[in-house]
Amino acid sequence: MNRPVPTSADQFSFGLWTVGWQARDPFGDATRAEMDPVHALEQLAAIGAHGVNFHDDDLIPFGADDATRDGIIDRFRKGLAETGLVVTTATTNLFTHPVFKDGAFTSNNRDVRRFAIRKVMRNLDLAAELGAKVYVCWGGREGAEYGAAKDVPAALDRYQEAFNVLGEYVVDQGYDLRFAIEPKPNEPRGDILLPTVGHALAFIETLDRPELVGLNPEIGHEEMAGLNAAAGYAQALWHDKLFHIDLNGQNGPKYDQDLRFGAGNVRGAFWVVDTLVAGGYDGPVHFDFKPVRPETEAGVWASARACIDNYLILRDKVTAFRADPEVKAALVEAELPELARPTLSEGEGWRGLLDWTLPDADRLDELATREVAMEKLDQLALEHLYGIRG
Ligand SMILES: [Mn+2]
Repeated sequence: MNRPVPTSADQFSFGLWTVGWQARDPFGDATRAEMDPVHALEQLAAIGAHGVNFHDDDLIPFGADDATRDGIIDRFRKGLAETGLVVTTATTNLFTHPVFKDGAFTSNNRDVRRFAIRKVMRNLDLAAELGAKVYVCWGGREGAEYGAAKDVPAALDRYQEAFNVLGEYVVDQGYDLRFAIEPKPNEPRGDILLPTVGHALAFIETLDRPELVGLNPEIGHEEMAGLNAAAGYAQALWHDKLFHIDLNGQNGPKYDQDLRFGAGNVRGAFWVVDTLVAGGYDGPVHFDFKPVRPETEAGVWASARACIDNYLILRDKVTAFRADPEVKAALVEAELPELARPTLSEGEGWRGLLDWTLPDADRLDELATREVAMEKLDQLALEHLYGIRG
């Protein structure tokens, strides 16, 4: 088989925390050594990545003094120049340090909330300086385990306040940056605020500058909530809010698996890629995965490259699926072109609809028993996925 070759135009990107994950989990210590960020850049370039992104603390240890910080940033910048990688995105770690044990923007403690906003502002400066265009906000600990422990309306007020002040900061500083909220239903908190794409979309519309805030949906997070990730991506695209994507693999509603993209729910991955291609998504194709804990560094790079390969393989497959004449015919049989037609005629309105002659019993019977070919259509998709077609 010929492996498709990644190019810079594909915009594949990885977070430093993905390949650099030391595989520490709630039950066990790290199985891999700390990874030097410049080494990560070199290896990412070698596997065909175009971009990189990071939480502030992935690059600069929490609490580092200014001289240390400047030295790390200088060295990272040289690494970027030498490898040709670009910083597509940045984000803030508002979950590891114990100060964030009850959240950050929505911590019950006001000083923690103020500290969290300042931490984001500081990393926004670095993100803008390094050319990032998207600033991801995953509210990892913005939630609670117990009902009375979090006043949800008050917490949403504080969440809104944080995004409003950060939006104002970005505008006042003249930064070319937009925010992307990453929904997740639970883990590490029992329940997390803005748990799904839909919750986040509704929240964004309440902000002072909704145009500055969109979404970074993660496949695994949507599937943890039992949702269809592709449908979530499609709705985010429909709202013009798909600012960034986190692709990975998940096997149903259980702990956040962060498998390499293409593993886990393979059919779901096929439809996600189909949705992204059909919707003209043109941002970074970012993989937010964790190479499984038993692997050594060799497995880290094998799985990172596999994320890229699986995306390219699936992109070829969805392209072949859409180009297949039998698929096109089945789409017509399944009435997809009909769905694209407005339900009312131009200028018709409800009055015009009242003038429309209702279907008689024969017509209703005909409509009720019409052929739709949806099984055929899905089987064609599976045959493309299984590789016996296309
Ligand atoms: Mn995840």
